[in-house]
Amino acid sequence: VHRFYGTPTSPYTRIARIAAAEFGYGYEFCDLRWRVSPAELFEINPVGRVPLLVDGDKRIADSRIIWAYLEERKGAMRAKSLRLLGGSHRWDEENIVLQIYATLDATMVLRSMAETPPVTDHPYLSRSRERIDICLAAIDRTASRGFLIDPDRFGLAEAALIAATSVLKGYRIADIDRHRHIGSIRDRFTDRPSIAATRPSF
Ligand SMILES: N[C@@H](CCC(=O)N[C@@H](CS)C(=O)NCC(=O)O)C(=O)O
Repeated sequence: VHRFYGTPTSPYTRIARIAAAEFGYGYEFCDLRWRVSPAELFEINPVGRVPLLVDGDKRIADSRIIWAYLEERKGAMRAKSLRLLGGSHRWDEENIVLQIYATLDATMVLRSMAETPPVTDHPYLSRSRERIDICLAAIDRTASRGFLIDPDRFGLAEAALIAATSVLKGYRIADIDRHRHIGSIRDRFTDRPSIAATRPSF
């Protein structure tokens, strides 16, 4: 039995939940918001972040590590269209996933600095905005070949891209519609069960 600690709108939590759906695992979802119960979160995960997966006596934190853990876990199933992490595509995928996570991390910086008392003028704020714009442009250039890693399969890169861009749209942090190649990858997987089942509302 898996238990997932996470926040419903957290893109990192969503990536981990997509992995659970893709590898055929059910779980109990425990809503844990760091703004609401920060002490409880630090208690279960010293890093103080969600998602956290509890599997028997194991605690696995961090969306990318949860993806790798579920992929390797005995009993994992998958559709043929699901791309695994390893293989000749790995280093290309690592670069793209890094750009997507950098976009997400910069989004979290912007969101945190907007909280009361808001920080409106700080060099790291402008750097984070710049990082989002430059990474999105780079990801869109990659996507202009019609796919991120390969044409027919879905994997961590697509899951992370969809989770990240939903949040950017939901919080109106970036104009995703300007990046039409990213848009066509989002459209391609919109009905995939793991994506449809984890779609957040903002
Ligand atoms: N690298 C982590 C990032 C997780 C993360 O930043 N989660 C946010 C929720 S959206 C969080 O818990 N933030 C609280 C904090 O940074 O203190 C992952 O991929 O899971």
